[in-house]
Amino acid sequence: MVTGATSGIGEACARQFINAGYRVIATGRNVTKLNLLKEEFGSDLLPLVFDVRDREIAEASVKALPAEWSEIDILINNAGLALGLDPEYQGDYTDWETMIDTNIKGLLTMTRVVVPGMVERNRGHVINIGSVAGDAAYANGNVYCATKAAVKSITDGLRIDVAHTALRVTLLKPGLVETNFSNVRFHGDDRRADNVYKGITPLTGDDIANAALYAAQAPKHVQIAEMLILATHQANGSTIVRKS
Ligand code: NDP
Ligand code: 8X3
Repeated sequence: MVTGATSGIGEACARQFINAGYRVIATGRNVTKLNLLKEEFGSDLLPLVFDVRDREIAEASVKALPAEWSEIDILINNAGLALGLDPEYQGDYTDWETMIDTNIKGLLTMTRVVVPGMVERNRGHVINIGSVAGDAAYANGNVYCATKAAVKSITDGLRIDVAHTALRVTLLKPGLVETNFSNVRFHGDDRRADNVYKGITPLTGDDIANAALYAAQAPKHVQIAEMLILATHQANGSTIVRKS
């Protein structure tokens, strides 16, 4: 199951996992995009429409999965977003709430809904998409960085809490990945979004999907706990050397 499979890293994960022989439950809000993916992948993909912030519908959707899709082996908690890049003392309350509700509470909901079945079967893998932004705050990143720091703690906590089982828990922490991320962050200001990737070759969704697949396909006794994946010329969340 991949959350936020309608764009960027999530879509790349859905594609790569299907190409590697998995069947994928692709979740998201964009019905048109989910239908296109369904047309492309047929019986290898099950589209599931819900917003990860809607706990009741998320739970009901997973509970209502047809029997042949109900035993989820891998959960990729990817749905997430940044909104705004402003000093903390000038931030937008609604943007803050949306990031917290999606990146932290949505990820927790999906974990709470899917992981009990994994524990019962003693089989499963949770791959959370964190960020380099969770390692240290960068200028004006404040609340987004905090949500990704929370994802790191939540992932570490889950790894501890399932250590008595055969489940594996992985945190992927990408750096600059060119997706729809910055267009969303800047509320549709595409010119500003393009500038984020100027003068550097950014990562792609496929680069992160490769890492997810590597973690999933590692031998069962190998738990890839964490991967920090940066673009070359990026040293951390705030040090990026660009060619002019
Ligand atoms: P995209 O904007 O391309 O994709 C985000 C996906 O998340 C979309 O499918 C979006 O769906 C979905 N989503 C957002 N909110 C919700 C919601 N409430 N319910 C269900 N789905 C939702 O960005 P990325 O692919 O880059 O982002 C994916 C993840 O990677 C995020 O968690 C992001 O924080 C993280 N990340 C991104 C980095 C980057 O540089 N791009 C770097 C590090 C981490 P919809 O189209 O409906 O909004
Ligand atoms: C996305 C990467 O550096 O834009 O999490 O925050 S960054």
